[in-house]
Amino acid sequence: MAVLDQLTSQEAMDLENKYGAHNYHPLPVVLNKGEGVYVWDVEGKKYYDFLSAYSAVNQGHCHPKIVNAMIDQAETLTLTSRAFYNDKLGRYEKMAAEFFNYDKLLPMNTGAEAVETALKICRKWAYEVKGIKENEAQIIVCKNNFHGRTTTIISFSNDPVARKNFGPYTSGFIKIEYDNINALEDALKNNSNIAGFLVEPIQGEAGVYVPSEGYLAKAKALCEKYGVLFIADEVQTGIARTGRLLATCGNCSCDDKNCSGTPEVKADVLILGKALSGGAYPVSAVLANDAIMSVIKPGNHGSTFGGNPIAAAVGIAALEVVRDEELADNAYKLGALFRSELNTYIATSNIVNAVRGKGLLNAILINDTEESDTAWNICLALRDNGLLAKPTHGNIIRFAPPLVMNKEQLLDCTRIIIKTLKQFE
Ligand code: IF1
Repeated sequence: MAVLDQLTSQEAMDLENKYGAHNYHPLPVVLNKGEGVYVWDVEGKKYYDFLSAYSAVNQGHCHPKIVNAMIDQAETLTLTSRAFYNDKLGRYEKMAAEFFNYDKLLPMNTGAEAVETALKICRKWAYEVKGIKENEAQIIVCKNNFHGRTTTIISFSNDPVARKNFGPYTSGFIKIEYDNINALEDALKNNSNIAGFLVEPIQGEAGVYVPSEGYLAKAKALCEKYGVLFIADEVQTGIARTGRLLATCGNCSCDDKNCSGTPEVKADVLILGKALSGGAYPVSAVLANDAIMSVIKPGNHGSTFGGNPIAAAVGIAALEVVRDEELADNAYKLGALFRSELNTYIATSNIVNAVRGKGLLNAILINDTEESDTAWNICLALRDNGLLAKPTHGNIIRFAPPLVMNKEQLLDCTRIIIKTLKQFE
């Protein structure tokens, strides 16, 4: 078949099945177009996207401002490598650093690379600033974490599917229970080799697990007390998704929509990815202040594509959209409306136990076992009813639409979701 021939859904799926590695089990729907909160399949059926590429497409599909920035830059200069300067990177670094209130940014491409970068910075800081003996630094992580797919990152995962038979594993990590402040203090006290604490402000893959009020601030205070770096992985929660610019400031009471965090919950090392490009391009970053970032010297770290001119142009545009369209504020308001609509239904539902989340990062817990296929079947029915979502952990369905949604669209979506759930009562 010619490259430009229109494939049917079945043909497209057959091709992936035959020629692609089977590292995914996608929902059977084949998309070929996206705009704002909508995507279309190859047969022309329109859907609400309630996954947003796992929170990468916060600014909506094919946002014209982001796409135009990408096209303009692609026609001018795409890649120089960091062997030379380019005229976009510095502007992007300044804009993003000021936006999130840090001295410096280190540009990478994927979320996992940014997590790796943060771990390297943390270790080097531990040896050169904190004074831990070489090779003895330990980093605390949380049970049920998800930080990416590299060999080091899966070394401290406890998901057997993600890690089994990928050993030997990287050492130097201590795992504690999430949302348990005493467990953190126990791990910190009497251990002078702790370099950092890596945490997701909301555990996404674990099933949108929101920690108790004040947990992050208390954890940050403990990190300060014991002189270790508080490293926030906001790859999924960051950039307006949870109703604040960052989820680490989700518990503060200030009214500033673009607030980048009260001082007590400002991470020492901030990891961003996904929505840093609005889903247009792989763009990730680590941000930190000079006292920490200055441990990185020429040759210590890098990437051929990290900080390339397209990524920089796209990054600037993507953050401008978040700011100008007040996406954090919109996520905050629509998130509250979403949970309240769902809660009204759940009060009398046998199939849904609860809805939880923050802003527009939410999940419903299906009243069935993790091994059951109920959540998967609900997602198939949602698809048939024009809305795309995906189960996590068997009995949890994550709901994360683009943040450019309006109130009418959201209410249309809650109607579709409730109508679909009723088919399973
Ligand atoms: C997949 C989950 C979401 C992340 C956090 C780092 C990364 C991720 C907190 C790595 C990536 C993705 C990866 C994607 C599925 C997805 C996911 F279900 F696995 F947990 F979003 F919820 N830190 N999360 O959530 O970023 O290297 O992928 O750019 O298919 O693995 P990446």
